Amino acid sequence: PKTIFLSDYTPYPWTVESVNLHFSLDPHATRVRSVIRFARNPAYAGDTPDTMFLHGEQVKLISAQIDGTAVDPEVTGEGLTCAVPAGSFTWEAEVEIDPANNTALEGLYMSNGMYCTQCEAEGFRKITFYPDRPDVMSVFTVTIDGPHPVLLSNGNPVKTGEHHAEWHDPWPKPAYLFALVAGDLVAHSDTFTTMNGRQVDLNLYVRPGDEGKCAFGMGALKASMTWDEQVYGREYDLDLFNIVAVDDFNMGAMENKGLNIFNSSAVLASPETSTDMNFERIEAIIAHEYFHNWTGNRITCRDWFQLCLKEGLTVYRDSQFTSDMRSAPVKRISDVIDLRGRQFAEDQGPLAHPVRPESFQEINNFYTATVYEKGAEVIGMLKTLVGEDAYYKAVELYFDRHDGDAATIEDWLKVFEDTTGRDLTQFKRWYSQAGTPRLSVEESFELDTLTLTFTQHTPPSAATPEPQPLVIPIAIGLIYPDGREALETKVLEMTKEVQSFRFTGLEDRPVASVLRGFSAPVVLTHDLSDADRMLLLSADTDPFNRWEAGNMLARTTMLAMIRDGAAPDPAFLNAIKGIALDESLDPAFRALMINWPGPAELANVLHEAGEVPDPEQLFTVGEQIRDAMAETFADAASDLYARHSVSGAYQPDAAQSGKRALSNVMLAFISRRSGTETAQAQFDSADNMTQQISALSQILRHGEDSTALDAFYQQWKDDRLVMDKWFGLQVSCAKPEDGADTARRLTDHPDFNHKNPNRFRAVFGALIGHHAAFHHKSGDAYTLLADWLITLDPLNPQTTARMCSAFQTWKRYDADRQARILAEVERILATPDLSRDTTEMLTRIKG
Ligand code: DPP
Ligand code: ZN
Repeated sequence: PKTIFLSDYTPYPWTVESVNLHFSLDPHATRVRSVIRFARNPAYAGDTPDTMFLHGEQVKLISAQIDGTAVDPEVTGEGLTCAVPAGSFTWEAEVEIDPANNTALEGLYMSNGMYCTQCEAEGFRKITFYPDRPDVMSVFTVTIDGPHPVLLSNGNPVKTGEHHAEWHDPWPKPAYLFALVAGDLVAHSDTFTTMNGRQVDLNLYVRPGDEGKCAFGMGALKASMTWDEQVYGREYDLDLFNIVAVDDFNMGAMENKGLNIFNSSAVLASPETSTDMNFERIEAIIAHEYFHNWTGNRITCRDWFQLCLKEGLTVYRDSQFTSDMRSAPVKRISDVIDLRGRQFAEDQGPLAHPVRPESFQEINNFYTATVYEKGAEVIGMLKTLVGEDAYYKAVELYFDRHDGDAATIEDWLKVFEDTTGRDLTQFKRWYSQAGTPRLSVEESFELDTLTLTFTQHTPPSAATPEPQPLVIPIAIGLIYPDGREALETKVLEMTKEVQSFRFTGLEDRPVASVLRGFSAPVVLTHDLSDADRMLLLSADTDPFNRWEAGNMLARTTMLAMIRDGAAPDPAFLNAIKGIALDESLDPAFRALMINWPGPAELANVLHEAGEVPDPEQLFTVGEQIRDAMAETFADAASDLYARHSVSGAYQPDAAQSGKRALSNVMLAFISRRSGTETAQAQFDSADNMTQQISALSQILRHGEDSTALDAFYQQWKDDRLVMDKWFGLQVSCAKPEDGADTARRLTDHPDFNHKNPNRFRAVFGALIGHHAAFHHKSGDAYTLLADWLITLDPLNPQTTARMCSAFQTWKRYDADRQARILAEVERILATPDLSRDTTEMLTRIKG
């Protein structure tokens, strides 16, 4: 496979003035006619070539003309090359494609009889021949003929009707934002009036039967539209905004201009079928895709190396939205747990790459936690450094200056430099260096002065052999031993490898609360005593660091159990209990406080310390902790459970879902100590999925028979999204030694379908997420996963490659497990005709 480098970027020699597409839909022989107007690109240095290259894959060329004269281009598996005239010209072509056999779900494909597209990153080239690169932007007009009542494309409708429709999108866009949908769909409709009085029709198109799952998504869309006007001054720019739900989709959702296409799991919601977590995720994804209209569509990326320009910024924006809609501290804590779980694992292993990668073979492999979530952290740091007002001023300039552009990270940083006068040269290293920085702090106190000395170090990686010091915003506060705040949050700006900061005029030696709000995505080493952490746990004014103090104590406790077989400290367990019982605190925050570090996090911590994690032992220690917690809460769990049970109509809002989160932690403690009677009662009376599935998971973990599981199946066997939960839960709740067998048995179930990414991920995502089962010493899970990756790769390389990251942590484990994983990786790599996607991933993982 060919490696593509950022440094090789050159503009395309032509601009595309207009694109006309006509689709005649047919499952196996869809015809696409294109009329594309090309002109010389003034930004192209040098003479315009006399041959043009157009991308095209799996498209059969029927005919081609330039300026009305037939031409005979040279066609390869990647595209075509054709002689072209010197000035402007019109390219016309007709091609044939086979959507029904498109199992890769890229380009035009079929899902349950409906036609649907996914073009990001490079799917448009599977629809027709085109310069399929994001810096080629054009105005699209699309006509569709097909045997369907609903025929959709981007922009505004020119003609709509059964079997024939015409669409025009006035906003120039790259081909990756093209979309087409055709099917027997029903719309849930609403309207929105923008801040300047534009009437926008909103539709959420779903399969008949799913009408009852649209209201929440529509509400989230309207809330997002309002929020983007109020917070960023961004207004919607078409007469219509359509969302379509599709069952077969590789990702969460896609921000196609005016026609967002969503994985049905990321938009369909009802209280009976969706959990509180589903609702929150759906709200965030709808916001994310909507926010892309400005950060991604109006201003897009010059090339795919700049992916974080739209994704990091848009994730940052959707996290701001969720913080505003729900609880900001809870959102921040949840995001950091997720960052440490997924992004840190990536950044500290063989797949480490900078937020802006400098080379790739398959761009689909770079839709990563690093590009998205670390990319968002970088935006957050920039905002922390320049301050709130300066941030919005710079972003305003970005929108003014680059509207209609295919932009770069340099463009993004320049608006901050121009508005603040700062030099961001050093800050830019956050975009170019891979690896998680390690930050340590030493304290000294004399008379009335505390000195904090920070040291930063980023471990070298294949992607960044010689990391340089970064600009690190370190938010800190100081707390006196009696709990008073000695210093409110202040942001220190660290730029050197070693740097000291002094705080004078102190009455007493305070405890430093460092990296408040997790102000930088680093691993912090701060040798606080347990007593100091207990103080922060009870008195820190920063909710994130309050949680973090508990998290660090929990980590210390579990590490002592692992290393020395120590028993958990009752004082700490009681402190956690005290917080859980503190009715002045948000129940959602309390639920997070009771959350202990998981096995994957502990495995990473041990690996960092030069130790080899034993998955069985990590599992056992996790069980011991839960037993100890259940004992500690013995006299409180039932009361807390009852007190936070929600009465009245279900609402997926922060207040109710926080209560359910807390009460369901209590249900887990109760079930562990006293069996499944309470869980069974909750299961039987549940009128919403959160309560039903929380109860079911306790019954599966602590019960004896499968009556409830079977009842759940009978109740929900016709609901695809709920059945995904049914599949996943059985794997998650399996005993470690049964995990692989459970997954294998489920793949034999008649409702298992590996071609559906949601169902495949339900089983295998759950297996990978069950640390002790996936890493069971038999190696069965490794083999099972590898078998299925080999099966899936020829059908759906993108989802296969994504799942390969399960193997990225292989070097953490003992020699036997390493050998077993490596053998599976080699076995997959030896498969004939393995995709470029999977080949690249596994080759990098092998290191
Ligand atoms: N651009 C999509 C998203 O992140 C992914 N294809 O929203
Ligand atoms: Zn996105």
